[in-house]
Amino acid sequence: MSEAATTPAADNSAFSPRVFSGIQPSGGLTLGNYLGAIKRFVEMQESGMETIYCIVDLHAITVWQEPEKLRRATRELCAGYIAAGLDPEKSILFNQSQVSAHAELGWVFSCVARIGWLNRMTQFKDKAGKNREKASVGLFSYPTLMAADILLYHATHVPVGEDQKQHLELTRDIAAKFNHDYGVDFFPLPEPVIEGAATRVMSLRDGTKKMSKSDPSDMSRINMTDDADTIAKKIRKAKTDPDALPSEVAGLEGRAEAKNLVSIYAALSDISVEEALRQVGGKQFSEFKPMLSELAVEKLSPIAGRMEELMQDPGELDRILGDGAARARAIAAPILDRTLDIVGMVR
Ligand code: AQP
Repeated sequence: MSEAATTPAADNSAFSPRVFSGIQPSGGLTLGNYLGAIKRFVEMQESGMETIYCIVDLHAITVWQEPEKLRRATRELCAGYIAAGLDPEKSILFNQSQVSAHAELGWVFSCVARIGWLNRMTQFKDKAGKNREKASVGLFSYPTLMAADILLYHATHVPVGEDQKQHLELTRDIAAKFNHDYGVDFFPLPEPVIEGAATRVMSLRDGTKKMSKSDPSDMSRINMTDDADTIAKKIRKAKTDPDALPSEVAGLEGRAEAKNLVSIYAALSDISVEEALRQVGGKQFSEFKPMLSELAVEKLSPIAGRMEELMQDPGELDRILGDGAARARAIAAPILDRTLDIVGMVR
C-alpha cells in the first residue's frame, strides 16, 4: 500500500456527470454561502445535470450546537435552498444524518487518508486556532467525511466557495489512493466548480477574513434573513478606505475591503468585476454604498420573504428532506455495498 498517492489528472469519462454539494446548518445562511455556493447550485440544477444538495448536519456538530437551534437551522437551510431557487423535484435535497452511508464511507476513508494530509488543512488550523488540543476529533477529520459525502454518489462536479478548494483536493487524493491501493477505477476524481465574481466573500469588518456564519460579530456578515434596514446599516458601516473606487481591477490591489464590496456588487449583478468597475469606477464610497445596499435588498429580500413563508410549515420541510433522503439512499446504497466488497468485508 502506498503512503502518499500522487493524484493523476481526472478522467471521469466512465462516470455520468453528477453534482453534489452541501452546507452546514451551523447558523443562519450568509451572503457568502449564497454567492459562493447556493447561486451556483441553482445554475447547475438548471444545466440539466443530476444535482444532489445536502444539509451537512454531521459536519455542523464538529463544533458544539444547541440541539433545538440545530434543528431550526437545518429547516431554515432547507427553506433557504428552496427560496433561492432549488426545486426538490429537480434536485435531491436532504440532510446528511438521514443517510447513514455517509458515516460508514467516512470511516473507510479515514483509514485511507493519512494524518499528514489532514495536518495540512488550513481550515482546521483557522477553526481550531490556539485551542487545537481542545478541538473535537471530528473537526480534525471533517475532510474525510466530506470526501465520503461527495464520493458516495460518484459525484463528478462540486460547486463550492474558494475556501473549500483544499478539501476538494484532499477528496481527489482519497479517491485516487483508494483506487490505487485496491487496484480499481471505482471512484471518480471530482472537479471543484469555483465560479463567479465572489468566490470568497470577506467580512464587512475585516477584508482579510472570510465572511462566516459563526463570526461572533453580526455586523461582519449579511444574513440571508436580514431585513432591508439591517442590510443597509451593515453596508453603511462596512469598513472601507478613503479613496475613490478605481476604474481598473489592478487598482483594487492592496484594497481588500474595496475589492470585497465591488466583488459583491458584481456577483449580485451577474457581471464581472471589470464590468462592475466600468459602472462604478471613480465613485466615492458615500455614493457606491447606497447603490450596493439597494442592489442587495432587491436581490435578497424576495429570498428572505420566501424563507419566512416556508418556515411557517416545518412539517412540509421535514417531508421534503425525508423524501430527498430516500432518493439519496437509493443512489448511495449500491456504491457503499461495492466499496465494502472491494475492501474485503464479509457480508
Ligand atoms: N465567505 C464565503 N465566500 C464564498 N463562499 C463561501 N462559503 C462559505 N463562506 C463563504 C461556501 O459556502 C458553502 C458552505 O459552507 P459551509 O457552511 O459548509 O462551511 P464554511 O465554509 O465553514 O462556511 P461558514 O459560513 O464559514 O460556516 P462556519 O462559520 O460554521 O464555519 C461552501 O461551498 C463554502 O465554500
